[in-house]
Amino acid sequence: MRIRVINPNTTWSMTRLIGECASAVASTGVTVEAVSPTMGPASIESHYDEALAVPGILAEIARGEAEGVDGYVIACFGDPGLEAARELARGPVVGIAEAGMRAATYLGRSFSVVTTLGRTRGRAWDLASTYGVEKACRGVHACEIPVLELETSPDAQERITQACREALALDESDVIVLGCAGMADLCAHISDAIGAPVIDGVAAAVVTVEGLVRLGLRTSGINEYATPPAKAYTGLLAEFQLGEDPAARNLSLGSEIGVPAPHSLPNEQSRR
Ligand code: 2AL
Repeated sequence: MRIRVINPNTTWSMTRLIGECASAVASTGVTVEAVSPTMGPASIESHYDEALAVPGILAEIARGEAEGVDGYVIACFGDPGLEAARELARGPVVGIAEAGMRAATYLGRSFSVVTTLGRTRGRAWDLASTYGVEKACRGVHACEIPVLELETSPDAQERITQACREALALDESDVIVLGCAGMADLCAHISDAIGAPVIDGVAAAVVTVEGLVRLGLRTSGINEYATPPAKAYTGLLAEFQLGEDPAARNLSLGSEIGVPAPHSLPNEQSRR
């Protein structure tokens, strides 16, 4: 089974970290391919960043489809482009906010999100509402560490741990959901330190995709997630035009970053 984990930002060191955390939870026989698009923002911490990350994500999905990938994780806590990705992919596509928040509801009555910058809190609340877990989400807290400083700031781990501790106390919640893929490697440490379940959405999404694929389940190809109607796309987006034949996707903007050597492609049933 091949699971492609897409880091929607273009910072390769973060993609590598995400790939390591994703591989650590995947079962034997599952190949995790961590990729990032060649075009897009270096980090995603605004609505503008999120919007401009989406074309690169869709190019990665289209490339994955051509290569026979079984399922995808969108590894950014805003779950950018998730529904559009589902319109392109045969296999399941799971976002890390979605997987993290849903997993939290299995482990406690309530959860708190600890994210990067305060300006991303609104998006997290929107997603909690979209996924129907708004009642369980007691708070969304920011540690005010920019995404790319998660790797470089010497006290990042300590500050995030403290933010998680404070969130639990303030919200009287049962579980913490980490609000950035760049925090994936801190999960176990923080859980030990605060004595509560801490969920990294990357890990939660990988095991969700793996489980769905193992169950033989695919994205529904009927109604809302059916192939988008063919039409003209112009200007910078011309290469995103889909052909009439949904099986012959030929978006040509896919990245070469981080894609491992080709594997033998699994025999896949087309869903359309
Ligand atoms: C993220 C994330 O997961 N990756 C990224 O670039 N930005 N999320 C966030 N809340 O800052």
